[in-house]
Amino acid sequence: MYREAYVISSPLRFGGMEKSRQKALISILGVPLDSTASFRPGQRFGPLHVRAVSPELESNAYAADGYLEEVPFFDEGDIAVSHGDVAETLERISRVVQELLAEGKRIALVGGEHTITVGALKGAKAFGLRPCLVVLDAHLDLRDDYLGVRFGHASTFRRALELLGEVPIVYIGSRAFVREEIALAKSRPNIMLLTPRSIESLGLANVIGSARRALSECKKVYFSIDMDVYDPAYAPGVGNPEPSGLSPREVLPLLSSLVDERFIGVDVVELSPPYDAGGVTAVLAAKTLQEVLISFSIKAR
Ligand SMILES: [Mn+2]
Repeated sequence: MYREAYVISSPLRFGGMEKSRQKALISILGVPLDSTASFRPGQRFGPLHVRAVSPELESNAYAADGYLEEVPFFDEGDIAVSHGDVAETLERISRVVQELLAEGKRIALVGGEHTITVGALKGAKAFGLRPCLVVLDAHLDLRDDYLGVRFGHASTFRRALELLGEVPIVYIGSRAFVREEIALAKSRPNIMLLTPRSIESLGLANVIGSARRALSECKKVYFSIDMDVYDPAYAPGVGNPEPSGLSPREVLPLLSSLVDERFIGVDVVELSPPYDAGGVTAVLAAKTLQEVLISFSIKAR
């Protein structure tokens, strides 16, 4: 098994819970990568901090009616990141994800920078899936390259489009882009943009309805959650903070409504603990992942 060579078990476990690997429907994997961080690095410490704070949260979900101890998940540990070799790291993520999907598991990646999503999607494709994407992110990450780097955190969904083709992509909370990115997004009928301003004008329930309709034909759905989707007031510890973001009271109900039995995986990325004043972003990242895990396990019953 590739996993046995490239996943390093962690002494800390998500939620502080020892769970059965065999019974698990969801595998948690840390991916401590920050090789392409352009502004505020430190995402490599994300998995450690999420695991350290997660046992201190109460185990209930905010918007779903369930508890973490009822969720069949297993914390596999961290992918061995090849620091400085992004292509090799993405290959390792891809191979491990493909193996876990073949075992019948869903995956939950804890980043790490946003580039890791490309590895997860490569693994899903190698397993034969072309999931629809729900992307919670301040940014579009649609640049062809950023300062010459093509496999980096600013190009995640440009690479995803090349990999998966024209699958439906629903962006939620996006508010920061260059002209090239917004022009690309608006020219593609498969891309839907639900901005903070659309939540303000339409209301959260209508935005959830629009996202649901966009996903109605999808067989499988993958969620990618960049912590910078939240306003920096709630999540200061991120690589590229951007004002005017969403609140936890918007994001958590959104996730618990959109995650259903078609869920194949999620990543929670871009937490940068060195910039996390008071450690609140790590707590919110743990809560966000907890909400997704509980919401899936309720709908999968
Ligand atoms: Mn991003």
